[in-house]
Amino acid sequence: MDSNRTLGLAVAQMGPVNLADSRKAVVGRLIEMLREAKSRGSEVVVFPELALTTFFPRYWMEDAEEIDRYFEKAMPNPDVQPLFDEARKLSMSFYLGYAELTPEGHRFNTSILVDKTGGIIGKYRKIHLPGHSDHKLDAPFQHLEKKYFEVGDLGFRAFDMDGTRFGMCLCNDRRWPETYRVLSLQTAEVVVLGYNTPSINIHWNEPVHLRTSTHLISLQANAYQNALWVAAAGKCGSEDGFHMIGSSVIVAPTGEIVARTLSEDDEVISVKADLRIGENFRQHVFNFAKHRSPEHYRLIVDRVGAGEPLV
Ligand code: CDV
Repeated sequence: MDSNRTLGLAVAQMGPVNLADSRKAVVGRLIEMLREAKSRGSEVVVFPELALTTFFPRYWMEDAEEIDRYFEKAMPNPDVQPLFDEARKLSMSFYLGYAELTPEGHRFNTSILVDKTGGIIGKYRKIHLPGHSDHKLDAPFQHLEKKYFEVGDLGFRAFDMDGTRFGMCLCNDRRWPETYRVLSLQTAEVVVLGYNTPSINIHWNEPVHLRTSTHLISLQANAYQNALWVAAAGKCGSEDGFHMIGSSVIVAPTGEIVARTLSEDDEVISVKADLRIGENFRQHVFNFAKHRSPEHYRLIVDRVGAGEPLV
């Protein structure tokens, strides 16, 4: 392994995207942050989940045409092409989340990894879809990811990009240890993800501060236990009156937060990530080949829900 491997890693948090905001305006904001990341020496920038639109799963919609407005039928498409063009010009890579409508009519909550030549080198479709598919008339807003999206069909795959191995996931996936372990078993070094986390939990009276603390603890614990960097970009602030948490972060394989946003607006944070830190953990405490005992982990794949003790 190269003794001096670093990665200029940036997270581009987004403030609110309101219903009235055009794709053109949103892409303009992404380009601004791409330039900011470049000026700091970053090589790759992470944008949020569903970065091109408001977090539309909060709205009950029945009309197919209305729903389609939030989905991208091709990537890139004319609205998003300027981002690809600018990234190629700046020789920057990026991760972007968006709603995907395939030619066959399937709908996914998707992210892509785009290399510095503008090529899409990896795609991920969200697996852990939170929320519900029915119309909750008593709730202050909806969380209809189970209505608007199918469960992703691409699995958790690691991708090599310019000498670094990346894994991708989206929002609720970040709370599940299986996400990171499947990626770290492919020797992912950096997990990149976007999120939209409403400050209010519509299912139970969860104290608001827990929305941020459970977000951070999930990222920190899993970065450490899987010996990888985690870069998490939120879309946050008040979208048409619906508030979402900020606290976009970059976490080192030590589990420490090394950069964190201060605002609930568009904001870039960046670090020079030393990839050798992960390598140290992979060779010692989390040397999987040496210390894991999968024969004792069978339940993880054999059982879905919690059940009776083993006999
Ligand atoms: N977009 C998300 O997946 N949001 C979930 C909410 C519903 C809790 C999250 O895990 O942040």
